[in-house]
Amino acid sequence: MVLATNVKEEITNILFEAEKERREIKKFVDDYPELTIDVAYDIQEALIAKKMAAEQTRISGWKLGLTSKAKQQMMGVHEPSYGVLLENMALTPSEPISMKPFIHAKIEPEIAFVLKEDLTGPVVTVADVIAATDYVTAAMEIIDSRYLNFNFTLPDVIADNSSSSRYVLSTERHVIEEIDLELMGCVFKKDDDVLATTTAASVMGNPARAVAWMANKLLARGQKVQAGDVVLSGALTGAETIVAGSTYSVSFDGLTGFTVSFIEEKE
Ligand code: OOG
Ligand code: MG
Repeated sequence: MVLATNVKEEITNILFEAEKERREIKKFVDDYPELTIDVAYDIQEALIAKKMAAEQTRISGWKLGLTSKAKQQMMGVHEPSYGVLLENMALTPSEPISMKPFIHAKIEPEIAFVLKEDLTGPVVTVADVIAATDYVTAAMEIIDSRYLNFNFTLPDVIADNSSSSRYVLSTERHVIEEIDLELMGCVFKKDDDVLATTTAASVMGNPARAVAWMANKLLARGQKVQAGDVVLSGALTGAETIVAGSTYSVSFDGLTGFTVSFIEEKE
């Protein structure tokens, strides 16, 4: 069975309102088993169009999700997904972040690629991604699934724009050729506690491979990663539930790290 157009619209609206009202919702696949991966990306596109119109913002890039074993095991979903980043999702490291917009946000350490050329294919390789990269930078993503307890299947999370909420990039840019995309060490901390340590290879063996994977998926849908786009290649470690009053930091071998802090804001 094919998911009816009015059901696609209904799911799009429910996801849009859930974010706006900071309300958790039940995942959709239980009621709509015909929600396939392809249909889920159609819903994601409709949701992004709706957000851009309502919030007067534009696409700034893309995000990958579930590209590391740590994340796949944590979420029980064993394939990557992608989503869209919008300009109004970008935050700066120096400003304390208010918890106000979030339902139950988590934070993740990531490696961001910023492109200087489009990724056109027909088949995009790791070498193509490296050649098209303007610079790489340390990043953290704030995810905030609209689903109850982050409980979802792959099509659910895709429809929900892969749980995206906000992202923070370091202000320091690094030349990709100077970085070891496998061995680069990563330390993720909450206040003074080390939450996890790993290397860049935890993202699909090489985070540039994650970018290539997504570029090929986008080409199949008639879209492409473009010059100027930011691409978050996916969390290297498990995500950490954000606690107001805490700070989180990421540091990488050879990439300048940074810290973000969160504040509770009373209504
Ligand atoms: C899905 C999004 C995962 C990542 O970096 O792996 C993600 C989720 O876990 O809610 O952004
Ligand atoms: Mg992420």
